[in-house]
Amino acid sequence: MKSKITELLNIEYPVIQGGMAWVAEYHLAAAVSNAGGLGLIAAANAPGEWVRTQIREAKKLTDKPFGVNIMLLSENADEVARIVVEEGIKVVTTGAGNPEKYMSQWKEAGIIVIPVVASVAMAKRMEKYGADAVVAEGTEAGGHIGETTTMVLIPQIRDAISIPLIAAGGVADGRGMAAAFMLGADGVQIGTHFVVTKESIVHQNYKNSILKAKDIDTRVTGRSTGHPVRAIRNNLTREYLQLEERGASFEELERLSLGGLRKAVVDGDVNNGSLMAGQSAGLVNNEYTCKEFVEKLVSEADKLLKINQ
Ligand code: TUI
Repeated sequence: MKSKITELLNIEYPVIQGGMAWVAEYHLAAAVSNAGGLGLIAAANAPGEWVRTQIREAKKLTDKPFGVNIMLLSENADEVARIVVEEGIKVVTTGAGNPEKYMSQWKEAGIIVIPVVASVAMAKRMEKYGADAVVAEGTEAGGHIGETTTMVLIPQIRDAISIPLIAAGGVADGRGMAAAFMLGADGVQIGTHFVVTKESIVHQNYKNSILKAKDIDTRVTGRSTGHPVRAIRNNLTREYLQLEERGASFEELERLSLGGLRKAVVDGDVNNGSLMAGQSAGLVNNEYTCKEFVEKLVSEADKLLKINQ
């Protein structure tokens, strides 16, 4: 399945794995790249040297292209921005902010830069600053999110920019992928379904929470702090939302959520951990290998798209 994205990234299928904090480490990234998509290592809040080690380990497991996702709220973002250049990374995606200040440094190093955006304005701005493509992420996605749904965001961004466009948020099967292409996307980015793949190092309890989640089982916390985050509802989201309703301070909310992802991913604490996941959790019902999942996804999408040709 060819598109502007397979051409740009020199990959087999136009499928990118989300840059999920704690989840997207080198085993998953290498498995997705070996399956023909683009795997990503998520730098999240980690120190630069952790990212460097991850990159070197991924290179041992795959000869295919893979990328690094840089979370721009991290205090280590400057350091990671430099390390991706030093380590010869070919593709960088960014999240949760504006990557303008790093753009020239990355472009000079020949890095393909793909910012994740959640609005038309930001997509246009990224194109102007030299982005090679954008990931447009709808509010259905997991983790830190914007306001607009994928259904309305993708066609509006398609009309506003000329660079390749990758749709994210709510895509978990071939139907979602085909729909994203019909809306004007050239590729998809998927997070939630990759959390439960066989190669994902995530605690089985977290995987099981996604597998049993239904359509209405996610909640968005953090709207009061300006950092909305979607996760599967549990004791943590319930307490957080109650605190927000009572007008709790940023510090109080931070205290409750600190270390939440680690609790979920490493300890398997499904009650008090942060089970970040998108609304597509309700569509995720099987644990596949990355290769099985990517091939199923692409063949379903391909079949649906051919009907429309
Ligand atoms: O970044 C994500 N998803 C994430 S980051 C993350 S770690 C975190 N944990 C708690 C609080 C905050 C972060 C967990 N999930 N997705 C990509 C994404 N980027 N979604 C939305 C955006 C975005 C938002 C605003 C991109 C640009 C932007 O622009 C702001 C500006 O500077 O104009």
